[in-house]
Amino acid sequence: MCSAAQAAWRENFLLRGRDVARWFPGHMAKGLKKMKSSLKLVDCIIEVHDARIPLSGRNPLFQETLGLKPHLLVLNKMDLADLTEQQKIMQRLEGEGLKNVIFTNCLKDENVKQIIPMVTELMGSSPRYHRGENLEYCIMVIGVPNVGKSSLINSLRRQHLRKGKAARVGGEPGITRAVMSRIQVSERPLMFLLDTPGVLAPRIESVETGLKLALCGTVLDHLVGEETMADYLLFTLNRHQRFGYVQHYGLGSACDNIERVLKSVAVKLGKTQKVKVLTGTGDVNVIQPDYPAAARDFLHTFRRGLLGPVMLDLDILRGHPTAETVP
Ligand SMILES: Nc1nc2c(ncn2[C@@H]2O[C@H](COP(=O)(O)OP(=O)(O)O)[C@@H](O)[C@H]2O)c(=O)[nH]1
Ligand SMILES: [Mg+2]
Repeated sequence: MCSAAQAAWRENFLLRGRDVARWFPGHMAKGLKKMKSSLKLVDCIIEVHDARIPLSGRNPLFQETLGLKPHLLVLNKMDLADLTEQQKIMQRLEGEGLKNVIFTNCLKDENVKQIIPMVTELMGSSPRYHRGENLEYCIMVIGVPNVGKSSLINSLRRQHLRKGKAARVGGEPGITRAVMSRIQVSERPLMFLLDTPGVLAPRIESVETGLKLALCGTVLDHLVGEETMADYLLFTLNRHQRFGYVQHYGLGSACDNIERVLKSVAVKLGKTQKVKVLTGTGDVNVIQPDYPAAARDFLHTFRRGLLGPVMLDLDILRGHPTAETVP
């Protein structure tokens, strides 16, 4: 379909001064304040983020609070992420002071079993402050929207809330009242997980980060624009030589032109629309590809992992961001 050779592919993704500020609703800042105060009662923080963007989009506002508490970064949706450069990712994170990192797939409970032992070890090596005889530990799950916080809690619940155990928790005096809103995840030490996660606003430091967050489903698609996102997805897949889309949509070859790709997708899926066009001799019905529908299908297919695993932060890992920001 596209005769363009690789040499003709875009080097940069052109961003025409998009208003990133509007990509995430501001009301979340309020929740943040409230969460900060409840974090005081928490002994350990499990921060969940999307494994496809391990180096971007995390909210740094918590650094000051996080600095004092044991902190585990869970990079979830590992099944969707290309982790070829996992070691480099870990090194970069360690450089940012993030030493405790684990990759998970919460839908298949992959690696989730390792979380509580890791947390237990972290807490064991961290000083306890003003706790006296109360030797309960409390863990909170936080992260930006849609990264899998609830899925992680459910996965931990599956692992740690076996019937027998739950009964035993209820049978012990003094902790029964807490069973409703907390999940006991360990007996020794006695450890609870708050069952409501803390939602953070993502940090959108550049338009490109915004696009990555959008591809991961963290900001609302329509605020960014499905066709822009589809274009950035195509740009990224080509840059990373991930040509799964060619086969998936039965295209002749890879192509860097989103309009042409979406046209083929629309025709292939039968997503066309009749449009009346006025001509000098009267109205004519013209069949046109439904570009927005094709863009949505492209994004949906990507999110289901059908186009293969990706590492959206590859540009950062390689030291050259690819999207040009136009002020
Ligand atoms: N492929 C994949 N999808 C996941 C994983 N964990 C969660 N999801 C999906 O991601 C979406 C958001 O998950 P959710 O737990 O609601 O995220 P939250 O907003 O952070 O609580 C849901 O559609 C989940 O099914 C994972 O490990 N792999
Ligand atoms: Mg949730």
